Amino acid sequence: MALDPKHLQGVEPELAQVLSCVASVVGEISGILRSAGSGYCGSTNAFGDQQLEVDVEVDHLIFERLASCSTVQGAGSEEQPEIRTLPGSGYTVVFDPLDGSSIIGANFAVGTIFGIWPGGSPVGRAGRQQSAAVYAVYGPQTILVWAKPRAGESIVHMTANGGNSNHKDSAGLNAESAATASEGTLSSSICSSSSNIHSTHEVQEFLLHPDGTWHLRRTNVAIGPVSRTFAPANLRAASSNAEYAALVRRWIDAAFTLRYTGGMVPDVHHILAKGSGVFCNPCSEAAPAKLRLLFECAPLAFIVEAAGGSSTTGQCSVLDVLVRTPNDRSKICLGSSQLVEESLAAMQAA
Ligand code: AFP
Repeated sequence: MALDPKHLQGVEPELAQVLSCVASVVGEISGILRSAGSGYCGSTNAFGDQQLEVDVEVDHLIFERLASCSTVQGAGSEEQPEIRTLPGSGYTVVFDPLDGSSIIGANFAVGTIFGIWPGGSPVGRAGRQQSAAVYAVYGPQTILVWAKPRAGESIVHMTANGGNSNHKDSAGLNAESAATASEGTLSSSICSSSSNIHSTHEVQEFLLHPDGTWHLRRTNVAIGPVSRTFAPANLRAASSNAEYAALVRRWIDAAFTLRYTGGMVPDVHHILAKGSGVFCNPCSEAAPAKLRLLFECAPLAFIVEAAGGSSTTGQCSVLDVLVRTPNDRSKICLGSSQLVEESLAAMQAA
């Protein structure tokens, strides 16, 4: 399942090693899912979600593979959020092993999401400081999409908790300001300054062939600013978030096309596959934010912004929200910039 090293030419070698380990474990997961059951195992994760046997199996597999990747020094997952120390050195990888557990039984597409952070724990830092992000979507085909530094870009970042002292901070933060901000109470209101991921990172798409090899399918994957396709998540919030109800009404009246599966990875992948669209997940008091900032929102926002799209929590780009704890949840809207802009009132309403 190894990736041909030619696809990683120009990437800093330690990061290339992490990306290669990630591509390899995705190949293994793809094989597991082909015959996996969809039964619950009777336990819940730190977020209170019921776990499927396959959630636990895939989670363990990823931790195991990352532990033998020489450039991974830490890892945490949606199933086991506390960042644990691993033997390697260089990067911390956070991941959602199986996004879409509630739809896997219906044989819908599901995904895995990875955020790759330089040095130690991401806590106290913003998503823009990720070095790379990856998702895999397991549908009729297994596809991997990543945003990685453009060849020749030395995108390295300062770490809040130790790590490589050569790392430079592209979000304009220093460890002190990040740590101070992390003492706040609402992660969604702690927004740092911006830099442009699109100019420094490129998005590529790979297809897993039956012989276990990854084939580069598209490079410089891009998202345009306008669209007439929408994916309205957490729609139950529209019953008390009037701005969300009005937004959906406007999009219906404009004869938009609905593309919604209930899995954030395939829904976001639809945007990258078609080159435009929007996924939004506003909330209300009765239907609060459910998506995890560290494991789901930050990596997917990183890929979308690298492709030229945009993301928002309603207050700022998802990439500028400081991670207070691995358990933070966030509202999110991402995709074509004009539609993300149109969603602001709904995103701010709760
Ligand atoms: P599960 O992993 O529990 O199936 O949740 C999937 C998810 O977190 C995300 O992938 C979807 O976009 C979101 O839930 C769907 O939420 P709604 O069903 O509330 O729209």
